[in-house]
Amino acid sequence: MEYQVIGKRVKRLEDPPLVTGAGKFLDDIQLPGMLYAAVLRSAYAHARIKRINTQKAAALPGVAGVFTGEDFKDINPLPCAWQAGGVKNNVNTPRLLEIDKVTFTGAGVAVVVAEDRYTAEDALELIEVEYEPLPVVVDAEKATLPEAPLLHENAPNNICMDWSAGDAQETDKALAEAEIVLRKRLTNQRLIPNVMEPRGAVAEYYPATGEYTVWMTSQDPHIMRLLMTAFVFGIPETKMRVIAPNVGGGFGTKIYLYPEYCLMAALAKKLGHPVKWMETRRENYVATTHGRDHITDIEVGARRDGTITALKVKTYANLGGILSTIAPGTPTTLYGRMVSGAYHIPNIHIQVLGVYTNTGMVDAYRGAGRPEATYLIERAVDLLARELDMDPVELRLKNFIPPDAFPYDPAGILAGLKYDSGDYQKTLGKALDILDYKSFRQDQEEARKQGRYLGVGFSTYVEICGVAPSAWIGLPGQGWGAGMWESANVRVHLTGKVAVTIGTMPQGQGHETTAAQIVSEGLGVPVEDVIVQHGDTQGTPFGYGTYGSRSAAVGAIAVYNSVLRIKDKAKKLAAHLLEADPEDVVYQDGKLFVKGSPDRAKTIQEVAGAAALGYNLPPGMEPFLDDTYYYDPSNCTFPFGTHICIVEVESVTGKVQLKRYIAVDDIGRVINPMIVDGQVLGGIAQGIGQALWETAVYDENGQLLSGTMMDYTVPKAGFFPHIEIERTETLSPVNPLGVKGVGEAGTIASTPAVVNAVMDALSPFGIKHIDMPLTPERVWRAIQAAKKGD
Ligand code: MCN
Repeated sequence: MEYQVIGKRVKRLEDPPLVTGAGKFLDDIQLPGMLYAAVLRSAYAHARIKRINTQKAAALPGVAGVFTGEDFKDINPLPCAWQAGGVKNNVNTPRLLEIDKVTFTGAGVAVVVAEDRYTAEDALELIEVEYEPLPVVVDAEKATLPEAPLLHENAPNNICMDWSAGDAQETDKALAEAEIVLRKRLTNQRLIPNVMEPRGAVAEYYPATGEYTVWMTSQDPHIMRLLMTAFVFGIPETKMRVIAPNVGGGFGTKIYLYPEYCLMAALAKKLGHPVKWMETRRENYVATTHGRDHITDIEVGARRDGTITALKVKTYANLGGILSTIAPGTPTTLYGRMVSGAYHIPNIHIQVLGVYTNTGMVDAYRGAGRPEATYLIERAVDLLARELDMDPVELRLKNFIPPDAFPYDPAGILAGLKYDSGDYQKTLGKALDILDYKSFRQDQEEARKQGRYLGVGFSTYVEICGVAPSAWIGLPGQGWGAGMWESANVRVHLTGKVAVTIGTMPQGQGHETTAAQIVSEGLGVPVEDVIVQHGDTQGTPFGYGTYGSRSAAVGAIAVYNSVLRIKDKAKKLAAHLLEADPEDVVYQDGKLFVKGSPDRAKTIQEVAGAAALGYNLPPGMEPFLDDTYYYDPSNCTFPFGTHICIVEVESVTGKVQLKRYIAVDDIGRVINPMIVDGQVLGGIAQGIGQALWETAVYDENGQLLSGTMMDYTVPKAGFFPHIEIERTETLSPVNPLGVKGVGEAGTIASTPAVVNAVMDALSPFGIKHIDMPLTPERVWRAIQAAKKGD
């Protein structure tokens, strides 16, 4: 099917206010009589709170109130919405302010509300907290040992959950029978998601009606409202309106319900004033969720010819001191079920221990589980290739799931779902052509003779996104506490202009443009005639929000289907006006006419006007062109691709130079190639960041050493070469547009491509593996150790 607007590089409709400084972000919100809050955070990683003295702080001029956890103890703890692995709701989750005990540095213990932020911050320093420090553990594996300090009485050995998938017996048998078994420990370090805008909330309470309005930095305002009202405050959902204004990036961190959001609502009610809290960057580093932090042992069984026969995985997933909203779901459904990647592996078993440690909360961060899965399988394949002395491309081709095997079930670990479609050979082939693999290997050989260490790394990834369907995510073993459909409302006004409201909530992904493209394509109206609104629970249909790269494959299809129903109604009305049979009416380029008589056409604007006026409607037809669609697909989508990285390692300094980066992704049909290129590019930057530079470091006392942007290396544009972006198109059979998600693909794919490239470059030294990030120091040390024969 040839589309005219879908697939085009339509410029982002949302950008003019954003790039001219006219966007309205959380901190731009000013309300009459507004007060400002600042949160006192625990300096200890593990301690009992013995006593808090707030008197001096409360006496500071300008302070409206100082509160501790005791003041909010009647309010429920925050819920855990993804109770995978038997995790219980409300157990070891944050309270508005912690009361007896803290389990990580950065946990909120008191709050000051004042006339201005400066006074609030000054007053924080006057609060006296007496702590009884307790022993600390920060490493997820060590936390499970008998001698480790216990964080929560209800979690023996600090194990929050013990989750598994696949057949343990068959996998052990296959490993025992394998001609070669590769065993390796791989760590996936902890990362700090760096969004442009930290978190914040403004709350207002209206005593006359008992209603709240809460503005917050959120990727899912409807879910925030649901969790705050039904679970935390125990009030009707209808008593709260949640508004997400422009949101400056989220990368997952703004999916969750945080204590401060609830605290602002509680304070607004207590004080009778609107209250604002805006996170500082330092707070963001300790109090907003982190990502990844896995320790994984893998065993890969294979035949000598390279056929992989078994994969056994055991992972310690560090979940931090308390549970964030969907923390248990990331290392289970989104990671554990994807560990076999693009390969046909008949025997798979995976066990994940979710572990409490005295560190900040860990939850989904761009890619959420799939970068961890992709890293381990793509590193494993490269390590196996080294063991077998095989070309890593050859080994991949040997084990790829063949194109005719879709829909594909990876040894039952997907809990009944199947990979929808794929052609892994095609993306790899295209990427190899772009690279000119043969001549690269020759160049590499030449360079080595001159003492230059070039390397090539491959990542042939597949990921799961467009997360749905509700019936799957709601299976008892998954633990997800809600549905996973998505919604859209399309209204064609009397003037023919179209207003669309969506249940998803962009933070930079461009939904206003892509949704407008779908409406423009379907109805034949100019893109500029479509306004797309989101982010306000009042006036948008209930939706689950934006994460799991689901807005195109789920949310946009709700728009698409809604447009189809509008067209259907428009056809019936046009038939009535043209005195024809609806079956004979053609809808083309925004015009409706009887087959063969395009000269007597009604425009969609005319039909919309007639529908809105209601003077002359067919019997029984409701006025107005207005449709709401709740779309629940039958499957997730499984984008895939090949990323290739070329590096040169300076053996004297250990510095890794990125020479070339090629990305060939397949995300089915592309709605807007410009937006998709941007998504891929940003994702790659984050994935390479993990491979080479980023790491969150806690010392043994649970203090975050990489606690500022001076200590945590956020990649800059100048760190990267030109990224070569290409695509193939394998349509998804799951939805009528054939689209798959793309928002996380770059992050998922890129990390192992870079690490594999560095290991290839260092192969002359006999180096097989270095844990991320591959900083010059780590690489240099590995080279020195190799030279000494360590
Ligand atoms: N798109 C398209 N054609 C496709 C697939 C997607 O044109 N075949 C478009 C979509 O219409 C949408 C964008 O690409 O405009 C991303 O779509 P999708 O892959 O569905 O992802 P979501 O919109 O659901 O966004 C979530 C995803 C995630 S999970 C993270 S994390 C992430 C990301 O998007 N965080 C981001 N991209 C980000 N981009 C920005 N600028 N900021 C973030 O915080």
